[in-house]
Amino acid sequence: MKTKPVLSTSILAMLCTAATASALTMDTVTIGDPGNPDHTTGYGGVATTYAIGKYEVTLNQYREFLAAVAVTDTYGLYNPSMGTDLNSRGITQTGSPGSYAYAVIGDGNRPVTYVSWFDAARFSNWLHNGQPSTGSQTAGTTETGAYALNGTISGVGISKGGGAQYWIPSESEWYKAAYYQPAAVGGDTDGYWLYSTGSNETPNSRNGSVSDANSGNFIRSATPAADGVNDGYAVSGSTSYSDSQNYLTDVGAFTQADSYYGTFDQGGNVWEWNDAVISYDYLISSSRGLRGGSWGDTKFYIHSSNRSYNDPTYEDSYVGFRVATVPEPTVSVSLMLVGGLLLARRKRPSAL
Ligand SMILES: [Ca+2]
Ligand SMILES: [Ca+2]
Ligand SMILES: [Ca+2]
Repeated sequence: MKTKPVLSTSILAMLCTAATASALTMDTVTIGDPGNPDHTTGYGGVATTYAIGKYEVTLNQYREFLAAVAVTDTYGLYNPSMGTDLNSRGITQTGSPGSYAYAVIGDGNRPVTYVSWFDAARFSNWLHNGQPSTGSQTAGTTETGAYALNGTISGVGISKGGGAQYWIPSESEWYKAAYYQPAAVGGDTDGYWLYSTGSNETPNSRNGSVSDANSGNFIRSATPAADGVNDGYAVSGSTSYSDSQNYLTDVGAFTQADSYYGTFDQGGNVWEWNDAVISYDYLISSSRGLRGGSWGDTKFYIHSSNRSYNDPTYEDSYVGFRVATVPEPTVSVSLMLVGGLLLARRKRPSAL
């Protein structure tokens, strides 16, 4: 928080009543430079300023979401593999419909996986609606808001509505946050890096790094072996896959390897949904975009030229997401309106 207004108890009470109890604070970064051009790939140009998650959505954050709206879980926000797939677990579900409870297994700062495009849309709606905790998935919690889902669980007919406060990034919003840096402020000559680490050189695979500014969680093999860098899978340092190995790293673990705008792990760790509708594959008639590769992918998939996709219901241990949102000044204005007060309330990260 940059400045902290002095609030009386009564004003605080009013704000709390109006905004409901919000468990989560989503760390975001503002993506400026509106009106930038597309990259040669055809993506990355965004007309307006926006904000995007600094990190992939974490297990801790998704558990809060489940606890708030999934005591019955009408629309499958929980996938049992979240609790059993050792590669990426996870979150446990206990109890029975109407009284489900959720707990994080181990380190909750890793990204959530086994989430579909629709889970990401419902998470966005829930944030849009101020993180209501009614236990159920209804209008006003997960079914309306940024997306008018109203029970929709398949297909590509859903679009972001006007006035959305949180949403699944468009392909260009995701792309710009990952790769853009104006040439005039030290970027590449065409304004776009090939990797989300602000580099055109292939990053190193490491099990997290606080010093290597061009590194990430993906697969790279280069001699010498077993020296902690480029030894295969980043976490295990082995070229052999193991079904009992957790391959995720904490979001932001590569502390120096952020993008120009300050996002982390856009390349690697988990694939991230975007809202592109991609339907050119005869095997998958209706798909949504995925970008950035994962712990189980090689350099080709974290490269800016890689445009991937899958059915929007697809869920596995490689796939997660991050959200986009309005830039801070708009959030602050809406908070002022909620309270009916002129408050010099500025938060970073934005909190509702
Ligand atoms: Ca799901
Ligand atoms: Ca090596
Ligand atoms: Ca990622």
